[in-house]
Amino acid sequence: MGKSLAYKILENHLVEGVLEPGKEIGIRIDQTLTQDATGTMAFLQFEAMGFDRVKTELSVSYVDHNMLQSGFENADDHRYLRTVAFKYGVFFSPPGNGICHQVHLERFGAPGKTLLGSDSHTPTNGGLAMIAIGAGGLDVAVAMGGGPFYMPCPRVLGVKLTGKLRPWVSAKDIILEMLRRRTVKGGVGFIVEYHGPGAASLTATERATICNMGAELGATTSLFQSDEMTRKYLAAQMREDVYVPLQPDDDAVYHEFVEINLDELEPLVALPHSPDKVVTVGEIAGQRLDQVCVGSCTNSSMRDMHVVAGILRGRHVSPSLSFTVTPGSKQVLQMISKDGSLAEMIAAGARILESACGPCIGMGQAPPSGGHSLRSFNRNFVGRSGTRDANVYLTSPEICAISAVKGEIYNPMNNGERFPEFEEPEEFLIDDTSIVSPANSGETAEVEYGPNIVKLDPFPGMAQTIEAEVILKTEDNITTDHIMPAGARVLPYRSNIPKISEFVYEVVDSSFPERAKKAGRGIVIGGENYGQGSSREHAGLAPRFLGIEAKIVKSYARIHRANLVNFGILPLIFQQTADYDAISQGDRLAIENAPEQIRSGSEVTVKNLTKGIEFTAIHDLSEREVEIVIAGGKLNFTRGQG
Ligand code: MIC
Ligand code: SF4
Repeated sequence: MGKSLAYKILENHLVEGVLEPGKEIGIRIDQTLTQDATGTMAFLQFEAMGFDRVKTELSVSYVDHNMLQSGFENADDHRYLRTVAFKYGVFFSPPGNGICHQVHLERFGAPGKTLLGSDSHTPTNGGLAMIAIGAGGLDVAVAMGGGPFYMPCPRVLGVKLTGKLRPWVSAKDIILEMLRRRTVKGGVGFIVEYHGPGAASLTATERATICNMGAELGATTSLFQSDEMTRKYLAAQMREDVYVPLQPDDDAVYHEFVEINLDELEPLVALPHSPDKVVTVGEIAGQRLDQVCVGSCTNSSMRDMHVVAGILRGRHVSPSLSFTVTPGSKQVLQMISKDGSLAEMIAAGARILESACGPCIGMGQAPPSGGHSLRSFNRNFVGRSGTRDANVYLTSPEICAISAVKGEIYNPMNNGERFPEFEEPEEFLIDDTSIVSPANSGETAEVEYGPNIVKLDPFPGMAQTIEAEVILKTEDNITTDHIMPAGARVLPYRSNIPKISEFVYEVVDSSFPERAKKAGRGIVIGGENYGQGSSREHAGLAPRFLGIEAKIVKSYARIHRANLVNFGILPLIFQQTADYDAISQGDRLAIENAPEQIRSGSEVTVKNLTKGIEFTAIHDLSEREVEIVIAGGKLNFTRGQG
């Protein structure tokens, strides 16, 4: 039986378990990536675990999220990250050098390797045939220390691409089509493997766009084969030495299978407020716009910048809107400033932002009240832009550019609009001077902490009986942006849990933190795909700080579930919708002999003391995870083992 490429790479890295879908496996991690918003916690945890140096082949710490320095907090975090990276053997990519996933693709990604990153869009590097997985900071800290990464063995979804993209239709439309067909839950438990003649025709950065947004499908990761396109890209980055050809077997077995004919694809757009509310651009054409933003880790490559500049050439964006452009890296910015594309965009009225996440994570550029914003990004959850009642649409950079000119969402197909030609450069401008190399082992180095870095006391282990009030009952598809909002106001407190916990669930119910603190202990109830979106472990850590001991939901998103385990919150699952329906916010629930119940099987009896009823919930924790939750989280567990 033929093997998928995903399973070949996993097999090469397997240190525990067998490749049977659903069973827990442990894999060796070759490279890690952290970014500042999750990295400060990851490095504090790395230090707390007492490692003396990273044990991976390569670890890189990026600063790209918390860029506004309106107070000392972010600047202090940047300094901490620089000094801690230097001390422990980690390369440091400073603010201004670019978005972690884009820079990693350019300068570090390598076919056939594993990459674990404390950011949910780490799969971007699947565009270079890596198994690149997003995880909570604590899991990345353990991997930096040389520990395996554990996860349920994913199934593989084969996506065969045939045909060829037409002008105005791009890689972004392939992933939007996947989201249209399979929704934000459609990739949960899968690695998505793209293959076929259509896949072979895509460049490395186009592949990266598709793998990037596989995070929105809920997939564990996505990848393409390593072939001539990969070799060309790596050679142009002066890194041909890391190239190895890799592909699935011709008769590879996929657990599920999808086929997309690229000839038939149309330009697509995701409507507010979910990346899977996908319609054709034609269906929404005419929608007036207040803002258009090009950039983010999904669409900020040379190709994307060139296409935008080409469309804007000799034109000006509509005066009724604000148009921002964020080149993905220093490399891209340097190249477009040399070849004149940057000047063309500036002349067309673009507001050029520094190479970072920027508006994608609400770091500035919040749209006006009730405004309509068209973005080349990957997420459009309520409130994420910084404006609670804004409407954010997601599309390709080319549709962004032409719509910015027209002042409304515009469908260029069959309208005689010229599409600019673009050829991938044979050589990129290589300048790694901004990247700081770590200290040699043995060299002494001081780590500098600022006053915003608040170290936490360990959490207690699981109580014998979890008896607590339902502090909140939520609906389906709750995102980590609901649980732990980001944006310029909140992000500076990523290394200050007491402070950031004041914002938990702000978008859903701003009284949550106060009510949780008052109750002292709490339980949260949720629906399907609970915790989709970001890898931010703060969505587990801050509720735990507020006293949340268990969650019972219909289903979990992978990274959030892992983060709950890591911080000692018991993640239970409803067996029947009727049990979810029977619980009201404010009910008092009891799980008696909790440690014993979860050790002895997957069924857990939950008593509703308020209503005088009981039901059976289940857990899908591995034996290792059971012990982690009982210990009160992974830090306690790791210390206990040491
Ligand atoms: C995001 O896109 O939501 C983020 C911000 O990059 C997060 C990480 C974070 O919250 O720091 C992610 O995707 O994991
Ligand atoms: Fe940054 Fe946005 Fe990408 Fe997250 S999705 S890494 S915030 S650019």
